[in-house]
Amino acid sequence: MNAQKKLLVKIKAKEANIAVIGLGYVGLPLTVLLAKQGFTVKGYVKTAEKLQALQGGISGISGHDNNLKKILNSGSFSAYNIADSNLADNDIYIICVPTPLNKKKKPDLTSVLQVAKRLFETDLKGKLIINESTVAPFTTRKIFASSRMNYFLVCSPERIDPGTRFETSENIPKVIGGIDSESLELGIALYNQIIKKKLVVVGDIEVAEMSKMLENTYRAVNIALINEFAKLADVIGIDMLEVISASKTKWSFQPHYPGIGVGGHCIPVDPHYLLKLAQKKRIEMNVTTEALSENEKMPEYIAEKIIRYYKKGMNVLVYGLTYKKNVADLRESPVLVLCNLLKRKKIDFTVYDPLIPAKTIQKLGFSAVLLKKTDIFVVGTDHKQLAKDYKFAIGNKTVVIDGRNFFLKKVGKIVIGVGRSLVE
Ligand code: SAJ
Repeated sequence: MNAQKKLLVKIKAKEANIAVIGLGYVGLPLTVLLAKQGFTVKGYVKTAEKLQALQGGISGISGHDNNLKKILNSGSFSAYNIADSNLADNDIYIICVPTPLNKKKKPDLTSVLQVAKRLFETDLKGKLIINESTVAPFTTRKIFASSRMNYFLVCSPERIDPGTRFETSENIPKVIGGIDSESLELGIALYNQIIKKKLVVVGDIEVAEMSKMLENTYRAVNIALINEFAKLADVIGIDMLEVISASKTKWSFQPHYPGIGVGGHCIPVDPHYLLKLAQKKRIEMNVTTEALSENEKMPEYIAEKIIRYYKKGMNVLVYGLTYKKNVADLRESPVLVLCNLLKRKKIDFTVYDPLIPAKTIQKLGFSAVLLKKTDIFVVGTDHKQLAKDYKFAIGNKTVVIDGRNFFLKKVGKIVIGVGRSLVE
């Protein structure tokens, strides 16, 4: 029996030893899914602190500590440093490391390259490498394929959906592409064991990479379009939420919503990976470029609304710092951009976020505060807890700058939203 068939049998018998490299928002939920399905998973991380936390059952990702403790206690999961020699003892390597932007907003593939270097130090004969990290087309092949490949290679871009409708990624359809049919067969066999939804099998690795770029760039562009409409709506006095709810009755209109800006490790990041490839191929992608810039301007647009009402000595409270509601994640958060803008404009303000500890807020250089009545109340993030919390901070004279169009009825003196206002 050849190596591919041997591995296929091990996968189907759930006897394949799986290494998940990178245990963050992507790697940890995937590890839990694999362990729940009966696989033995070794998790590999770069830093001693992360390793110590994981071994102590601390996932660092809201809502995942219990699952982590369960798979640790059941013995189906153990964590190691990526330098550990037992990395070579695995049959499958699933790469879930971050692909962020550097300070110049250029793609930073450092983590992926470090993993590749480490994997090539081991004997990969007959093994399967799966790249889940988000990269531009041809990146997986360029980094992980080699001329005399005696191992298998698949790309299945992550589709985690932090803090919203899917609690775990088993309910999210997964795209998968292989460098050859043998690799693809192995990848399908593995994901069929953990993904409840249909697998979306594509013809090549590059189609899988490009589909991820398209889905997230599509979202960034549509959010930018709505933000642009909201700026016009503000001037002509039309309520954008009412407009969107009318438009979404059309079958071909997918609703997006205006707001303080676009954060997270996906939507404002992934399109830059595509733009770098396009630039190299001398293809202009002006719609994508303009959309990203439109979204990046939104925190300034909100700051201008605050300044219109601000007078020296007023109390300004920014509620919510994270990039999206009900997620304790500050990555690329537009509210951080807003707060730094307010600081530069010498506007005194305090910050409260129910999901972010006061000491973290202070470490960011902002003053954390408990909720109390304020002159200007800024909705930075529309956490569900805001429905209760607002009563402690908004009085009859409070001006509300609603960066997430959270309030559907007027509260305080006036509610100034994004593409809408509530005056009575
Ligand atoms: N946002 C808007 N208006 C919208 C939607 C989002 O301003 O109509 C803002 C959010 O506040 C946030 C940013 O954009 O700051 C990103 O929002 P998101 O809901 O897309 O949040 P993410 O980053 O968690 O996106 C993930 C992505 N998943 C993957 O990349 C695997 C994304 O592709 C999904 O579309 C998204 O979840 C989802 O649908 O919830």
